[in-house]
Amino acid sequence: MIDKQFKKEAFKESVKENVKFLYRKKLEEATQEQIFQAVCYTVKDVIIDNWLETQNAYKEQDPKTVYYMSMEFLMGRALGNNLINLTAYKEVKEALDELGLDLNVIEDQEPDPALGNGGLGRLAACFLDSLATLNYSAYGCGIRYRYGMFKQQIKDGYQIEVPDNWLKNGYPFELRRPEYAKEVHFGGYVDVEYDPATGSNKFVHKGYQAVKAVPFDMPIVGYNNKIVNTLRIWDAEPIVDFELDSFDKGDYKKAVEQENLARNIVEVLYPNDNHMAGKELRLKQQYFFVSASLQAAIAKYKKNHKDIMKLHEKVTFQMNDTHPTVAVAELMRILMDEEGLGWDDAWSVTTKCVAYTNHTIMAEALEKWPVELFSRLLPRVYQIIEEINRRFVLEIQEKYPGNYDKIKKMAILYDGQVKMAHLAIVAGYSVNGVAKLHTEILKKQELKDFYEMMPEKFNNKTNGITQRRFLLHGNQLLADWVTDHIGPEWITDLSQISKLKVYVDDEKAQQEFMNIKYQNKVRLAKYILEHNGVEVNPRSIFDVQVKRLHEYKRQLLNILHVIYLYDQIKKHPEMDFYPRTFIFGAKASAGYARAKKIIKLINSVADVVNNDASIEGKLKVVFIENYRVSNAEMIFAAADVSEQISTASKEASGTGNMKFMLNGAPTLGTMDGANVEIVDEVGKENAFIFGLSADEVINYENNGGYDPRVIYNTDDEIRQVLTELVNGTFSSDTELFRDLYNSLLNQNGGERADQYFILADFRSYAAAQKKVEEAYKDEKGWARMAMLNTACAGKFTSDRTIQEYVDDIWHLDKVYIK
Ligand code: F55
Repeated sequence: MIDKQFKKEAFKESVKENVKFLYRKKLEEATQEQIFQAVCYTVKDVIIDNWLETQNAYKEQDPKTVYYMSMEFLMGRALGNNLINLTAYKEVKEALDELGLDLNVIEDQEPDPALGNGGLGRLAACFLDSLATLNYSAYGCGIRYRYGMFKQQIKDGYQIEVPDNWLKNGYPFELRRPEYAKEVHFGGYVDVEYDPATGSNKFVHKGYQAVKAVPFDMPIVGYNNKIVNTLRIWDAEPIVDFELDSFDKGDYKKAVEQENLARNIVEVLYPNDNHMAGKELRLKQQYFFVSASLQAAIAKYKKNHKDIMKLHEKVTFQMNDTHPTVAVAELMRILMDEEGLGWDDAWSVTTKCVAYTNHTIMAEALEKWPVELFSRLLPRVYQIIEEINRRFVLEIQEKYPGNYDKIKKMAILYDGQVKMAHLAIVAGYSVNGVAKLHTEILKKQELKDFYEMMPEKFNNKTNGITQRRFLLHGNQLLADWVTDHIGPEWITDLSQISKLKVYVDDEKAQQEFMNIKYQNKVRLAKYILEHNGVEVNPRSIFDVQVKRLHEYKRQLLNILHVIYLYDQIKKHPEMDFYPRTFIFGAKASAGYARAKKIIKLINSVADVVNNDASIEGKLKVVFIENYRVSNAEMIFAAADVSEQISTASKEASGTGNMKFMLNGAPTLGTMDGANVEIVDEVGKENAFIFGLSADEVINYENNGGYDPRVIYNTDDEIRQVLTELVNGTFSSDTELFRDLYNSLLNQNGGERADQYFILADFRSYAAAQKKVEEAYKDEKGWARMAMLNTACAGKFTSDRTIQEYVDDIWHLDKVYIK
């Protein structure tokens, strides 16, 4: 499909016109940023037509729609992706060439819209891509943060957080929709009033502060199918503009408060992943976008449907973790207070409309709000939660008479807290985990009581990733090679990629495959030289761990092993050692001191190792600054080894693991999250698996019996590695890494010594690493293994995941555009 506008000549003309129109300049005078904007406007022009067509088709065909509610959408850059999905990338690249312009340089002008932390936010973005590509009607609902994820700078080895003003030049792909603005209310109190119309009491929310929620829409372009869905992110504005005559009216204070409330709500994304901050502003953000999104969805439904009792036939709300779970009570409020339903009818509709995805079992990530805070900020919503809780507790009592332990463990309100996961499970018609192992742990451990009481709600949806961004766009050399060998069907049907299996023993194919890997490594090496000033050898093994920095992900295990290798090379300079480049990329939450210390340690080790001439460049360590979606695409393409080394049971799924696999990097990992399913697909002989199992970890956690000091005392080499943390090897300040050292050996408050079992897994990790080295030396064997990883990645497309959500949970209808 080549649209009119993407005929080269017309495209070139349009870009020139846009430069003139937007900047009163000729092309030759425009900056790259201005050209980027002009190109985007040309592309947007095409998208807008398809967007209108799609929305018209939806109006006519009236399909059921999913509203994917998420605090985070980690979209990454749009221009390249939109061109890919419009199947216009190559034409546009050529057209720009003819204008003397480089599409790569133009793409690099775009800021990453980084409205998310990590896996959860990126999953939401992949899902939107798949929903549009599979012809389903879907909205993403979220927040238009002024500042998304911070930019990370590394100064003197430390992480510095720099605000990311992604909107400063204007974002070309968004559309402000003031006509769909909604009001959201905070604070105040609830009055009970007699309603003569119904002869019963009604609840009236009074004395609140109001904020105007204004939607901005971003187009989500499906692949080659003319579908354009919408990501709707809400901005906040004060209701009454701050006017001077407010002085006279005496509501100056109120005007200032409303102005501040509006400004603060959407100011910034909380940069915590897998950790709940418990801040009032966070709850405000949650209610703000949930209320606005529900109001919009119901208003849209009511345009063409009379019976609100049938809402669930046309609408479903998927809650991305508990962050939007206030939706349960807000939907009840709207149905009762605004649509006039009674409790039972409202509950019947609500419990057919909302579904919940769990992304973690980490205790510190579970959302619990103090009742005091919740009821003060959202008095009417809180009242409804109390009633949901009261009725649910009665159900528990009926099912388990006299068992107060059940109430204690399952109630929504307990110990002065509102437990959002409990609310989501009680109201949701579906509760899903994000990988098989994770769902089993939910059923058998974390949510055991709920599973016993309502087993029919629980199901698994193993995560996936979009091959359009992470292969077709991110690794164009490999994408072309794949298409040359098996045709282009893999782009929308990744199961086809298994057809590559016939080539894994073909020497020519092996050479071509590894040559592409080499070229991608050269590209990354160039980036590293430009950004880090470190020269790395593209013939060395590129061993990569990129993901958020968290103790459970065990970047510390990785860097301790690097120290161990360094010691080995120093001690036995003659020893056979295949050159290795350890590449890290990770942002630490701003308030997470230990995570930041691990970043400092990685950089300190890098300083020593990279500058030690005696090891002859055998070992290099690189910390890539500001890891984000745009550089991730290039990193996955260049990786030889995929480090997925979380403590078993802690990583719900992981999705980076799938991106590496698709790009031909075998997994070095624990039997955790989706690694288990990766091994199922590719075979354990094509992965490097090590470490405690999830059962073993959970058993230690429940029954004790793990003492890292036994290992410390009996393993000289491990002891040596730990000693180097505090003896001046990597910092003249011997106290700098003391906390990391202590965390591995001493218990600290409620925290066990080495709570993530780093020493327990160290030896088996080192052994697996040794196997990686041996395997890499066998060139053909490695090529075969790498190709098999790509060939077996078919299951891990988000298209498969979305189809499962549709079949088992959402039951959406397909829509086709003429
Ligand atoms: C963000 C904020 C809070 Cl309060 C809690 C968690 C997060 C967050 O970012 N979580 C997150 O990214 N979880 C990840 O979700 C992925 C998608 O399901 C999983 O693959 C990954 O295992 C999980 O850690």
